[in-house]
Amino acid sequence: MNESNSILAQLSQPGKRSIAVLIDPEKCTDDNALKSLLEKSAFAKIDFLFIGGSTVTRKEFDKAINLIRSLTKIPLVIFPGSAQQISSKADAILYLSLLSGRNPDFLIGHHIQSATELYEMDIEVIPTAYLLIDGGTQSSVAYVSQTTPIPRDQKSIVKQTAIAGKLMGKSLIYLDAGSGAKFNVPATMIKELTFLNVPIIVGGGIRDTNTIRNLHDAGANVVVIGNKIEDEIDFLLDINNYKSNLCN
Ligand code: 1GP
Repeated sequence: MNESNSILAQLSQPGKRSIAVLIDPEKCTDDNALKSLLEKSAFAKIDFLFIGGSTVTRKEFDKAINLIRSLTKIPLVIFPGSAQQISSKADAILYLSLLSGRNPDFLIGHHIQSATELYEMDIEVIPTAYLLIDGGTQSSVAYVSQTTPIPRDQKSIVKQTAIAGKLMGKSLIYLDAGSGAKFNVPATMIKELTFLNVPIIVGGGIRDTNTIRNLHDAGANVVVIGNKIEDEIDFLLDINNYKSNLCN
């Protein structure tokens, strides 16, 4: 793979305001609905598709990834909920370390389980510092990982954790308020991490283009949307308008 074409290079491009649509294979059992989602995502100039979920089985995951791969050219990135969620059909995998938590399974355990298979696969592996931030509801990631998110007013803990992630060699920081969060990660929190010069992905509870704009303005490289598009697929039209008014 050419370094400049890598997914990491694409999502690190300075000033590029990327948007990712998160597809949870557990929820997309209707092939026609998935097809329509992919068509509308291409129309809206979505930059990345993320695929994964906290409780997805390998069977659901493989079925969805095969179908997505056959239907779209949008770069496909695994956002894994467990060691079961790996596939050479994706372009890249976010190799998540849940640094906000203290559960060894999510810091190193799942990695060891999948390491040999992943090492032999032709897939870009992106070491990612994954931080859960309290979003006002108990997220499925917090429940499944049995970890406590960082309180949203504890900016210094977020900062220290992100610095530790960089020092550990992570290439990305993913700040997640959790799927269906009541409150998204505050833009000010993103702004305070830009000094690290590590690309930032933000997700959880983002439901309107003003919030997307604020997060991009604050320095987020990629904004991830899941639930809002599952609930209202035409939100992709709003995203299309937003993207069309950007200069990149
Ligand atoms: C969750 O960041 C994602 O990990 C997306 O969250 O489903 O709330 O958009 P939503």
